[in-house]
Amino acid sequence: MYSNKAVSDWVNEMAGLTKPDTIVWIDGSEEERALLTEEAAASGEIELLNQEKLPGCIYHRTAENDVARVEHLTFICTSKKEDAGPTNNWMPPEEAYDKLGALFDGSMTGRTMYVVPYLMGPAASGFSKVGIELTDSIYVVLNMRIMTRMGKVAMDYLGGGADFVKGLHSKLDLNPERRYICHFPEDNTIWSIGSGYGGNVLLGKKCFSLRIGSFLGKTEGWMAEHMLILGVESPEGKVDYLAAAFPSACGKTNLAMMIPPQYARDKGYKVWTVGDDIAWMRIGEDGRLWAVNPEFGFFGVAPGTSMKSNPNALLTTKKNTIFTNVALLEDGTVWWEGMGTPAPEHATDWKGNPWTGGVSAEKAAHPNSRFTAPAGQCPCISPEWENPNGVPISAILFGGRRAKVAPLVYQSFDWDHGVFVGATMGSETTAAATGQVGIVRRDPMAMLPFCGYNMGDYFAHWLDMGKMIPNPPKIFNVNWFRLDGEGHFIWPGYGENFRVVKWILDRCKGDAGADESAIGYMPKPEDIEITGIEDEVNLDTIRELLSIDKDSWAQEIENQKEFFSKFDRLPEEIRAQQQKLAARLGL
Ligand code: OXD
Ligand code: MN
Repeated sequence: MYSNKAVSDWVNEMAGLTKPDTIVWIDGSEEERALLTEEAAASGEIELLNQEKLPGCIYHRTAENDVARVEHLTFICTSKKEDAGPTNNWMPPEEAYDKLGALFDGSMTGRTMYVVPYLMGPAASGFSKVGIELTDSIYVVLNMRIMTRMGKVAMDYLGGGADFVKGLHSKLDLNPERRYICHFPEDNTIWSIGSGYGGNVLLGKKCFSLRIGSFLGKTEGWMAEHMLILGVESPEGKVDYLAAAFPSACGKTNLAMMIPPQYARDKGYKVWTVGDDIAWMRIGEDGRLWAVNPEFGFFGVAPGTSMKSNPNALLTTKKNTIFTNVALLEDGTVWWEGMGTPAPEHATDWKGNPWTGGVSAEKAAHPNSRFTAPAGQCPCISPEWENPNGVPISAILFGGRRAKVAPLVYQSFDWDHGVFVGATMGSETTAAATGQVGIVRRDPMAMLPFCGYNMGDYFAHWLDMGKMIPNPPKIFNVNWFRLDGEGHFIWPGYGENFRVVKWILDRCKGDAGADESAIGYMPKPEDIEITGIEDEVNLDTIRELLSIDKDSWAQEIENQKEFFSKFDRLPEEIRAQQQKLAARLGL
């Protein structure tokens, strides 16, 4: 069907290894989707949902042991261990090819191998890159169809070229003892075996767009980041864009699809979503940093998504969506905890068991259950989201969940200081997750599990980019999660975060003042708009949210030092920034 020798040679080689009964080349057409859906429904791999209430939607359950990304089974296989760095698992490439090769040998016998060409980035963009995933899972093909621009469009982009990321995936027997996600950045190759869970098997996402992508970015002079991208339109119709990185469980998808508060809507402000998870950023001809969302869909966590927390996400999932590991209702629709509708009396839980709720009941939906939905269906999708040039980024936001140390918002003094702020990002565990409160999990730039090379070199790349971008974005840190003495959130969060975003973008335009503090530039309390939330927040509340507690910062710096002590290639500038911070704090 396609004529590209580099591709067919490699497909033949991989078919020789995995020995499928048949090979099917994916074209991305509607007829193909219908056929694959029918086949997967007949085999029980998926179930069709109620096609009147949820047109085009299907349901899938993963194996019970296969519900999340497996960081301990994820490897960066560079020839030299130091190039993978202290924060990645490493395996020598020969060992990984041998070990996984033995598992892949014959793994597709009795199965079909699907050849899935896909494009990360818009079809008309010079920023975009091609991947080909070979998989024995129809579920993977149907997901890739939503998450990427899949099929003919990708082969047309590749033309006769050989520059594509080679991905091989087999479910094998879904045995966690035989599960590995290996990346070979020096070979543009990803091998994933033994899993059927999204983050491990939709190879365009974390594996290509972040791990291989970050490596390519370092080599080619651009940035692959774990960031949402959003635009804020002013009443005059001008749109400013920002990119933001948060560790998981910090409301990233909610921020990406935020609805501005009433006061701002009344004035004519709008928020547009460009991407919810990944940004590929390059220096534009105008000297600014321009970002593209390489993905085509959202792979979002379902629990907690409601008409209150994120109406735009929920509305995106009303058609053409794949639901994984949520609860199934008797009328062929879906439910999850935190959906904002009462728990059903009867449901089938994510394991396929009858569920009737009750106090001691396990969750009906797995906490990491997901929706895979086309980005184009999002009510607030930006008109620019497929712009081949991307969108110009005015601000970069870093954030985490910090009870005390980080204020609501501060701006770094300059790019290098901003890199230090990103490098020291972290989030605190909550009691519910681990039984421990206040343990900081460091997650620089939210890239700890996704950086495809030595993270010290990654910081150096950030510092180098700062020297190369003539007009770089300004860098900020936000924290929606400050707690008061009784453990209650002080800031209302969700759509109200717009008030902070507004100050940030005004700062970028030179329209907002700031006070200089030891940690960065901070808003004057009266610069955070509180119209409409005066019942909850007054100027004293904002003062509290912006306060800096010296003892907490002293502890924070010690904790950062401990984290950095394992880095073999920490740039001197990062250490210098830390010393300057300590000096400014009088420590
Ligand atoms: C995701 C993640 O699924 O970051 O996006 O884990
Ligand atoms: Mn993510």
